[in-house]
Formats: sequence, structure tokens, C-alpha cells
Amino acid sequence: MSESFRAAEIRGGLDAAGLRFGLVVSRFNSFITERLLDGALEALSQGGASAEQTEIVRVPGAFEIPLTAKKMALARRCDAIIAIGCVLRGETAHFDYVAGEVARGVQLAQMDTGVPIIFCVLTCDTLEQAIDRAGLKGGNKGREAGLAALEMAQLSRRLREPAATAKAPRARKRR
Ligand code: INI
Repeated sequence: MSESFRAAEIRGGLDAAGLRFGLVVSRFNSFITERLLDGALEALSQGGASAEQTEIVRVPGAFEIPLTAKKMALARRCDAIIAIGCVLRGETAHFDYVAGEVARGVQLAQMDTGVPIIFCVLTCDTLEQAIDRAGLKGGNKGREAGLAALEMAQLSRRLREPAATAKAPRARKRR
């Protein structure tokens, strides 16, 4: 590509200045979700977020996450939301319904509201797998979610600004 072709590149950084964050946390499997919450808060605080910029909302289980996240988004309380939950496979089909609906609901909520909702809901076969992802072997998925929230909050804000590039070429008239 020619040196003269320098397209504007838009990215979100990891600086929390001027941004607000919401965390919706399920109490079900709280042994795991509290660790994920710690990881997410650690990342937000490393990005410079203060307690005043951060709000935590608790819900009974993962199934309640999408509606709550959507209400938080509609109230324009935050620039990004982190959805934290842990669904463990049991012996019935319950897992599939809860896990599937949470993922679908969170995606719908962010698409409907335009507020980024970071998906930090573990869906694991065993408690051991969840423990690994909540701070032991697999790192802490909450921390990854915190970083994603910083980036997406900033990116969303940047995408609301008018483009700073030269005028786009005029569309050709149809004959
Ligand atoms: N909620 C979870 O967050 N994780 C689970 O593993 C789980 N299981 O296995 O049942 C779970 N169920 C509760 C569900 O999220 C709702 O709170 C409940 O059905 C009330 O609507």
C-alpha cells in the first residue's frame, strides 16, 4: 500500500478518564462471581477509574442479568457495562436454557441500547473449570472483561465524534 494512503484508525485505549462503568453481578455461584468482580475492578482501577465512576448492581442469578443490564444501559448510567455470572452444567437441560438465554439477552441488550455490555458469564462443565478461569490457571476472565470495558467505553465515545478526516468524495449522480 502506498505511503500516502493513511486511513484514519480509530481505537479505544485503556484510560478511564471521564467514563463511567456498571457491573451487574449474579449472586448464584458467588464463590466464582466475586472473584471475577475483583478481577474486573482491578482492571478498571488500573485504567484510572475511581469508585465514583463505578457502580455495582447485584442480581439473583445469571438469568436476571440481561434485563438488569438493559435497564442500566437505558438509564444512560454508564459508558460500558460488565455482565458477570457463572453457569455450571448440572444433570438437566437447565444449563442450556440459562446459558443460552443469558448470552442471547446480553447481545440483544447491547444491540438495542448501543451501550457496550461485556460478556463475563462463565459457562463451564465443572466447578474446577470455573475456578481456573476466575483467577487460577486460566487467569481471571473478570480482568479481561475490565480491560474490554475500558477499551469499548472509549471506542464508543470516539465513534460518536464527527470524523476528523478530509471530505469524502461526492457520490456520482445516477443517470
Ligand atoms: N443461575 C446461575 O447464575 N448459574 C447457574 O449455574 C444456575 N443454575 O445452574 O441453575 C442458575 N440458575 C438460576 C437462574 O439464573 C435464575 O436466577 C432463576 O432461574 C430465577 O429466574
